[in-house]
Amino acid sequence: MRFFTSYEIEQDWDFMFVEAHEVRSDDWTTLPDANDKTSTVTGDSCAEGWVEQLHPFLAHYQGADCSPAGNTGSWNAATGSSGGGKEFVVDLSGYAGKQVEVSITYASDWSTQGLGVFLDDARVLVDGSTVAETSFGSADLGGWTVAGPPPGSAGNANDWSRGQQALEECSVVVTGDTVYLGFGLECLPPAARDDLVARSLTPPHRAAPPLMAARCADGPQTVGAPSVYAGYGHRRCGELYGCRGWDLCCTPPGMSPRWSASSNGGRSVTTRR
Ligand SMILES: [Ca+2]
Repeated sequence: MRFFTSYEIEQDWDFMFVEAHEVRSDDWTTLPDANDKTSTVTGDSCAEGWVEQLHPFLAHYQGADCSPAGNTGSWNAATGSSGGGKEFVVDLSGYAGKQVEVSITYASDWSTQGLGVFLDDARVLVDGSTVAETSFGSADLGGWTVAGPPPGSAGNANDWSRGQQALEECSVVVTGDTVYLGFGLECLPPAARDDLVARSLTPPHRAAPPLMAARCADGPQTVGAPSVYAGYGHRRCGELYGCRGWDLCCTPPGMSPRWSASSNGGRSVTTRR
């Protein structure tokens, strides 16, 4: 089985993985990615007790000592950032001749989620020929369903959803190394333009000088050292933190961007297209 994925999730605490079991059997295991995006490291969340406290189903794959072997299967999962869209490949040949149920899963710990996990173009191939596929682009998901959490886990604050748009278009989107502006900077002198881009790329924890301070000061709250953090949650964040009439998120001092992301929850996990 192959599919494309792009993910940005909390390193070593949150994981994306492929689960599989033979239908009518409890022999659940996880399957490694043939392109090496998965590892057997159980990370920090296991050591903090997420199997006992949050996701007892993971005892299928994680030992009480956080070894990557559980009651019925082994642990193979991806974490952190995929660095863009990548193809994920799992070998189902061990289930040849059997009925196998496969799940693409994202598991989060107690707090902090990143941008989330995006999926596209899932295919099952037999001897090189595609026998089933979906781009998740239509209401017919090709047999895939949003199954909800496994037994023992609490309800999901957010879940897979089919989306036609990965991110809401806005005036400015900032990533770790890019600034996308939906409006031109032609009106700015070159020095002011360079200054805007440079400040946009400065992470909040570096105590960036106030950017757009005058605009932020127009809002109902005083924002001491606003910094750019756009890309998701920005509109609502702007409303909350005083950038009234302005699309950028002004992160208050001491508040991490990730707080903004998780506070705007529902968008953290999305099925693309
Ligand atoms: Ca987390």
